[in-house]
Amino acid sequence: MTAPAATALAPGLTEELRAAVGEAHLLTDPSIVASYETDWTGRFHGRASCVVRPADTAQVAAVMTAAARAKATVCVQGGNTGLVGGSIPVDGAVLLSTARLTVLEPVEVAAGQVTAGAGVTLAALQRHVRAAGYDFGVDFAARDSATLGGMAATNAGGERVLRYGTTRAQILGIEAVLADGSVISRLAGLPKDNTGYDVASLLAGSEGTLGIITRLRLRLAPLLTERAVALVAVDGIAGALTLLQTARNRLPTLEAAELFLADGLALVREKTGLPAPFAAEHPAYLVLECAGRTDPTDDLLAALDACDADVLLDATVATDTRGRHTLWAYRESHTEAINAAGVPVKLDVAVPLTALGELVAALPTTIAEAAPQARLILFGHINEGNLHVNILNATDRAEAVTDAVLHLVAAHRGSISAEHGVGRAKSRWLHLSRSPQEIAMMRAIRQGLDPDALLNPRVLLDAPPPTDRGPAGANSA
Ligand code: FAD
Ligand code: 2HG
Ligand code: ZN
Repeated sequence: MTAPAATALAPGLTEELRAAVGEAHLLTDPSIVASYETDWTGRFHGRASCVVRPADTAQVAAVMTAAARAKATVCVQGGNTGLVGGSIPVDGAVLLSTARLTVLEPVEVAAGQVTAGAGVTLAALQRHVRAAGYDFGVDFAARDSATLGGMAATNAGGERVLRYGTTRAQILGIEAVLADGSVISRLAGLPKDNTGYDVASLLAGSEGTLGIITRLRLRLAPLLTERAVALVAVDGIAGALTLLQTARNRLPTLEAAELFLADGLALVREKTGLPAPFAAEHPAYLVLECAGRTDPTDDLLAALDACDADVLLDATVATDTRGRHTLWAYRESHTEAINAAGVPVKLDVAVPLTALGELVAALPTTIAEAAPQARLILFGHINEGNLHVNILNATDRAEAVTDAVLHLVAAHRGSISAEHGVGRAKSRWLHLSRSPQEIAMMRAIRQGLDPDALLNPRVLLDAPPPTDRGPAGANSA
């Protein structure tokens, strides 16, 4: 489907945007703007009239004030690693890039907190706080590009939710620019502050529909340098859940429990050249990581020993940095390996652990009925019942396959979005996970803060009418 033609900026707006961010940071050359118009997966495309790259909160506020006056829509983009089309501009919107909001203040050691700009990448934050003897509670494979603003806006999860919770749980304060250009700023980082609505929590997970996050006050985690990682083979979901329960009960140092299956391993090995982890192939695999101030290896080995031989089919443990990274690579390379095989339809769902086995068993048939040529790769964060349902060879059946999978998930009391957000890809299925009353409440909040729906149009709430051709605006390839 061809993306809609860019609409021209309202008269005078160009001048105001130039005045707000400076000549060098108003980008209008189509060949440069184009690099902001396609998402990480290559599935979603859109059109921006221009790109603005503000340097600080005041410049973001000046951009929004000008846009609000002209009633121009604004799409927000951080690292553009989001997987639901939310960072892609639609209908000639102004694309606001947070790439220059990169101020990292010194770590406040007494409180174990830091204030950081929304455009700081996760990896840059990790380097900064680790140098001060701290760590950050959220981590995932897109760390080199994903920004703190994008993580907050999507309430990103990742590999350590088991121990530290999602991004929302790390946020102690927020600064943001609202649709009318006004600024809210609460960065004192008080862990106790019960004075009405929790604005920071509300903005976390709002996917850029309530405000543009410019700075964050973050809770830090202890820097745990003693680590051990196990890659364990199991017979399937039942075995994986038994092993998870043992690991959780016996290992207070458990930080991650990640799942992948035989098909995913084969694809990862094909695309990365990694060797087979075990002599035999197995149906399913878990990566377990323990971290502490003292070496957790013996505890991890003892927990694995405690598992029955019919549950734990094989295992390998690494304690040195290189070995640990290799074991993680089997899991973390899934997203890139899938993209190297084609443009996927990506669904990110969660069900109660008691329903996980049934869901995994039902998915192949459900998907084959909707998209007969589809190739399914499943993996995810098992402790949260969070499955990444990646479907290759199905972009021409994206609507049908999404509909089928999300209804199946809803029938298992699950969520249509565990951690990636709703974006533009899944807004028309929001009702499967939220009641009419909840959706009305969300709409009322949005309407109150952004009555003209200028910020991130069609993300999360503004579902277009159903079509046969995938999410409109952010078009299916
Ligand atoms: P973008 O993609 O630029 O934007 C995402 C959304 O946030 C958009 O709606 C955008 O408009 C909005 N937004 C961005 N910045 C702001 C801001 N400052 N203020 C308001 N709104 C804003 N996600 C997980 O949760 N867990 C994972 O384990 C995980 N692993 C990944 C691995 C890979 C290889 C890749 C490619 C992606 C992965 N993701 C994961 C998805 C993605 O990285 C996260 O959603 C991340 O939080 C997005 O950050 P970003 O800066 O790239 O945001
Ligand atoms: C992960 O857990 C990310 O690796 C990406 O959330 C998931 O590629 C995906 O579907
Ligand atoms: Zn994930």
